[in-house]
Amino acid sequence: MKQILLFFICFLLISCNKKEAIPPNILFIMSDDHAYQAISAYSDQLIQTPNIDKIAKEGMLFTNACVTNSICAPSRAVILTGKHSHINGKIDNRFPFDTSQMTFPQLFQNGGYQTAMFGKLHFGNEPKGLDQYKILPGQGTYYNPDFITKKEGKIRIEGYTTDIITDMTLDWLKNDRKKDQPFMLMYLHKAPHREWLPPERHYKNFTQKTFPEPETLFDNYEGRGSAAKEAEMNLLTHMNWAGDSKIYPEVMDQLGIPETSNWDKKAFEREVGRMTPTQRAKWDKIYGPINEEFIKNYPSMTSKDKMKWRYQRYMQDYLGSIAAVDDGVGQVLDYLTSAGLEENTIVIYTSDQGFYLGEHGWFDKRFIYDESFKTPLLVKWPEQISPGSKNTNMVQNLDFAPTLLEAARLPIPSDMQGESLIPLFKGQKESFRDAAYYHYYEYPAVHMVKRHYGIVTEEFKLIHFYDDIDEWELYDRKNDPQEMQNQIENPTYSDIIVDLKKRLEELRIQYGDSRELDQKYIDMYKN
Ligand code: SGN
Ligand code: CA
Repeated sequence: MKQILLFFICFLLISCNKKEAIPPNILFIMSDDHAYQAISAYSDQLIQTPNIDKIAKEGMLFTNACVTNSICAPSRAVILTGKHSHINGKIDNRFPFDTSQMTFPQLFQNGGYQTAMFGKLHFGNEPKGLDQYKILPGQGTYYNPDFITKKEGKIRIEGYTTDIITDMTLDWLKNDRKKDQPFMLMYLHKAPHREWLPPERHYKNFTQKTFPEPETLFDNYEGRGSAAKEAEMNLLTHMNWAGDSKIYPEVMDQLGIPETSNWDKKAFEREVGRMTPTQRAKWDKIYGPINEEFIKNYPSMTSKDKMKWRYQRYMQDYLGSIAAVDDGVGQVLDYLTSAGLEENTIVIYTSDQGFYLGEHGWFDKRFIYDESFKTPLLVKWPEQISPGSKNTNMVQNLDFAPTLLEAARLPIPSDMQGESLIPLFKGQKESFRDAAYYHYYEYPAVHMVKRHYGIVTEEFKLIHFYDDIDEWELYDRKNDPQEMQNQIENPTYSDIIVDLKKRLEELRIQYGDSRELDQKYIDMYKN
């Protein structure tokens, strides 16, 4: 009897160890400019995203995830390298990424994983460490996209880009995945990036909806410094009429509406002009009547009416594009289940940064203010994360690479600057960062958001805007969550300001940022 028991215990130990020994698969899903306000797991005011929500329902919702530099290519460089922008050198969308740097897909490939990437990367035509990739050149387009591929050179595919990226991902999982190797798969949507073109199946539904306006839609920026006043991302004054609001260029001419930017009509042509005659006919069926209605109403519209109209038009297209992302996520999650891959696959859903959906009258991102500083993060890993859990720690995109490496039991390079989130998955929250460091650089450039760096704690946000200004801002996050009142001159906060300035300097030293680097990156814009 004893012998049988011993044999049984040994068998159990061996089988447990065997399970331990299989490294998890990784499915990293990222969309472009997807605001957390537009995911129903965070808020159901604007849209239902049942498939994305499923990741949080079966895993963890991070309610305070944030980025280190709220702009596309820099955020992606932070994710790939696990290092802040000032260290990895990709400070903006403009200057190239130094591809001699180590990125986490290379570490996965070297560590025995099968690796693939589909969709938008935004920089580097030959991402390293990938067994297969098909990526959009630069920003990509919404319809009939071109792809740069590892094995077939440049290709063009007819159809709707979000769906094509989903199909590529599914095709790889079904036909190219090696069953004897774990995988690290990056499924990267272009949507819902500007110019927000939905797929035909969502035109009708979304263009008929009316969405609740944010309280700060008519913000006049009086409580803030000059950076907010001088930024060019206001829905009324800086959004393109043709490119963004989808007013036909000939309708603009008929009504005498000047272009908002010198690429206003060009942006429309670049996107809508790319459609096949059949696609275009379906577009015109819905957007034609919207234009006709606009022609009738425009002469009597006040600026307030125009702002309200532009907000609705923006939300209709932006959210319609997200509906397609949610459809795709659903298909891929369903496949994981049907292929028996669900248990041992970590699924991450995030965006390259947050986005303004009319808050403060804005679209776009870039600022350290909450809507663009925070980013969605939902993670599912049945083996390690309890379903329906929530985390409130200030996790950053800087943490993704070390987290995934630790999950895969691969060594984390000592120069990566992020912290692994694995202890948070298990519900341990103590001794995690209590202050996040942020630094934005792309100025002067589109949207004219000035350079700034800052420290964010649970209670406060201290910001230094520099370059062609030298201004500090302080926000009381608990008492002023909409960040309407800069408290930097308020004596009540003077001790807090002294302490935060000291902590900010310590963070800069800890992460290796400095005045010399600030100057180096300013000088790069002078040549
Ligand atoms: C384009 C957009 C901007 C946007 C940048 C960066 N203008 O220039 O609105 O901020 O991309 O976006 S557009 O009219 O040409 O679309 S990012 O996501 O790549 O950082
Ligand atoms: Ca982006």
